[in-house]
Parts: sequence; structure tokens; C-alpha cells
Amino acid sequence: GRKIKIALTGNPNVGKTTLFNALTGSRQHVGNWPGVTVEKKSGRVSYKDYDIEVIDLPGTYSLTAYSMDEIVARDFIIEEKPDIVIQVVDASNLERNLYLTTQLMELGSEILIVLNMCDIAEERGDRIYIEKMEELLATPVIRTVASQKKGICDLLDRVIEQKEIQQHHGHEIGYGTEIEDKILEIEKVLAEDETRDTRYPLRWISIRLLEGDSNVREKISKSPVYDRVMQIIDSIDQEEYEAEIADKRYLAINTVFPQMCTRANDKLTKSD
Ligand code: GDP
Ligand code: MG
Ligand code: K
Repeated sequence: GRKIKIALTGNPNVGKTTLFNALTGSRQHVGNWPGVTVEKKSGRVSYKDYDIEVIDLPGTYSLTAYSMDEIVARDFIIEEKPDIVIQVVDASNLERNLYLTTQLMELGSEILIVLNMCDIAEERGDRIYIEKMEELLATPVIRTVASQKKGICDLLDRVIEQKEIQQHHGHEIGYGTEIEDKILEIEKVLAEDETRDTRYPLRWISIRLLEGDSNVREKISKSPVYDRVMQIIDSIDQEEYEAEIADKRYLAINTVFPQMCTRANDKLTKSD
């Protein structure tokens, strides 16, 4: 069959492994990521005319390089370029899960959001407006209850559709004139290095450097333009930039979140 490679990502305890098992059954392989003691799980599913490879990435709250799990997850997404990155989201904890979404979008990957644990959200009386969510995030959104194997076929159908359409999904966040100017400045210098690893998006590297990401810094340390990039970084108040970038992400989330969801608690407060 035709090949599709998908990666599962998401915060810990959102049902990623349960979904992975529901998708791949016994066709699994467990090993380690090269060079590190982080577990790597991959598996296969044959669906319609497709041979789909599924990678269960380590669970992470963000992709900021605070842990080996985060580095493994983001390097895989950038270097192996899965056709689709599936973010498994806990529907009963949607807002908290969106921070990772903003970071995934910056990696430039095709994203599909799986809204898992819909049973819990429903039971509690939360309402999530799927079409609004798809529109605001510019990604497909599929409901699942992985522990009951609900929504699996819908998900696979959508994966195939997204693979065939190959249109870019996901909104990027704007960080305001000052930071955007710095991002452009760094991008320009980085682009002069013809030996650079082109799998890493220039915008992503630039933002990460402004946030003080030492792992990304290490990655470009052998570059002939390294010193010039560091001059730009040294010219800014790095901590201030880091805080402002995080603020802009939370602002973006706070803007879209109330439009895509009404929680049972919200309704109670309104009628008070
Ligand atoms: P992971 O850390 O993201 O890999 O999460 P797991 O797959 O280990 O799941 C965490 C817990 O949530 C387990 O006890 C699962 O049985 C449970 N779980 C997974 N999906 C669902 C779901 O859709 N609804 C409910 N109610 N529980 C789920
Ligand atoms: Mg897991
Ligand atoms: K794992």
C-alpha cells in the first residue's frame, strides 16, 4: 500500500499510548532513541490502501529543550518530517494543552488535533465547538475516546485525506514588531550559511535562540555565521524577550480559547 508516516505527540496522560495501542494493536516495536535512554515506540497499521507507520513520541508539555524527552520529540519532528504530526489533546483540559499546539505550529509540520477523553468532557457538561476550533487553529480536529476505541476510523480517514491534500495547516503566532525584526535579522544571517541543516526552519531557530535555547545554540555552534548570530542575541535583553514570546503565546491562546469552548463551570458563573 501507499506509505504514510505519522507521529503522536501531546502532554503526558492525554491518552497517547492508549491511542497508539488502539491504532497499531500488536504490530509494535519498542526500543530506544539513538544515544539516549528515552523509550521509542513505533508500530504499523494497514488501513484501506495505506501502510501507516505510527511513532509514539515522549509526552511533553512544551518543546523548549528543558528535558531529553522534549529534545527527542522536536528533533524527530524536524529531522524525520513525519507526514502528519498528531497532537493528542485532553478535551477535559483543552486550554492547558494549547501551549504545545503553538509550539508545534512553529515547527512547520502538518498538524492534526485529536480531541481525546471526549467522554470526560461531555460528562462534565463542557462543550467544544469543533468547527470553530478547526477554523481558529487552521487544523483538522477529530474527536476520540481512545480507551473505548471510538473515533479511530474517523481519525485514519482524516489522516489519509490530509496526506492527499498536502495543504499547510496551522497558524503562526506574531510576536510584535520589535521581536519580529530581530527574528528577520537572525534569519538573514543564518541563511548565509550554505552548509546549514535546511531541515530546521530558520524562523524556528531564530525564535528558539531569542528564547535562550542552549540546545539550538549548540546545533549551530559550528556554523561560520555563529559569532554574528550571537552578536545579535547579546544585543538584546534575552530574558525580556523570552518572557514576551511566552506572553504572546498565552495571549493567542486566551484569544481563541473562549471562542472554541464553553465549560460547565463558565455557565454556572454566568447565571450567578
Ligand atoms: P499517555 O501518557 O498520553 O500515553 O496516556 P495513556 O495512554 O497512558 O492514558 C492515561 C490514562 O487515561 C489511562 O488510564 C487510559 O486508560 C486513560 N484514557 C485514555 N484515553 C481515554 C479516553 O478517551 N477517555 C477516558 N475516560 N480515559 C482515557
Ligand atoms: Mg504514554
Ligand atoms: K514513550
